[in-house]
Amino acid sequence: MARLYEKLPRQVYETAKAIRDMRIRGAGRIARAAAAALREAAIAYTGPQSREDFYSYMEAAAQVILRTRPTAVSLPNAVAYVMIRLGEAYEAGAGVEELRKTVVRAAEEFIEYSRQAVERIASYGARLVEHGARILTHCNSSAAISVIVEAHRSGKEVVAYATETRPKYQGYITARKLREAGVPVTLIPDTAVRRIIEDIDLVVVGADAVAANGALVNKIGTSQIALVADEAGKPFYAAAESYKFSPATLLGDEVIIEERPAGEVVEPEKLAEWSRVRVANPSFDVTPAEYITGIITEQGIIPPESAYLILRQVFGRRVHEYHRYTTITATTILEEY
Ligand code: RUB
Repeated sequence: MARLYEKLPRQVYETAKAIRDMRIRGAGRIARAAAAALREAAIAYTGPQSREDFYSYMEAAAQVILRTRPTAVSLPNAVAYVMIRLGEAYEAGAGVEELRKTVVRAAEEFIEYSRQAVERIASYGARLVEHGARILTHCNSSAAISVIVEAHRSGKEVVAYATETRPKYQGYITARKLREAGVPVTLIPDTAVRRIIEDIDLVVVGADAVAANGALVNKIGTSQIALVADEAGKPFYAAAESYKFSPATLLGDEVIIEERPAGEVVEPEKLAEWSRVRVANPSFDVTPAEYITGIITEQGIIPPESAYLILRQVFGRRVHEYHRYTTITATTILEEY
């Protein structure tokens, strides 16, 4: 395997590093970047014209991409989407050229599906939004933003509230994106959610993973917002493409919550001053299904309890194969390349 890692093209490592360092971030983008990196790896293959070598080379590329961030299930799902199709072509006896084409085709299919899924979510989600609605969102989710922007585009005169989203301030990106799209937006500290909830009509957030029991895994702080929305009687929606549903949870696994470096919470150059304090930086949290009004998917808006049905429908008999790729991300995060 070590020999194979050396042969992988630079793009594969660059994508992996960009995901790990969060220059590529947000579950949907991560998934599309993963599929694109596998496509690039297939195109760049110059090794021996042996099916076995090509297959092992693609497995090595998949491993590098997977061992970056553990929570967004869209990453292993995107990799599995491509690799399962490669595996089937391999089993059917395809030669190197055919295998290469299979990877390219599957990666492009996934990327196209993902783009269309976000558009459909925008259109379904916008129907939930009433004229003049005040919508709160958290972190930076392209799916959630697409709902707000589509509601605005259809003339509903919505206004948005975006949380800053400490410690990485992804809410700044959201506020800018909404502003650029023409949506009036108010940026608030994460701690202000309970104070402003009475001014809000609905909450729309994204998803890194949806479990079989309908629980939502999303940016840290999401579950607090859901609790506040519940207390105030405000609807709370998650926007999630079906490849953000976690097949591993069908088999009883829990979603791994990424713990990020302390230097994101306190100033990295002052870490020494904090050496006697343990700094925790969990990047995601879990919102139980009972706090979720609905999940906006590209297949329609579902109650969270129907997550199981989406999982059965999307992953069906391939659930064990998908599960294999989820376990790789979960077990070992690649430290250095
Ligand atoms: C991003 C985050 C987003 C989801 C959905 O976390 O929690 O809400 O990934 O995003 P991070 P999208 O910044 O740590 O990656 O809808 O764009 O897929």
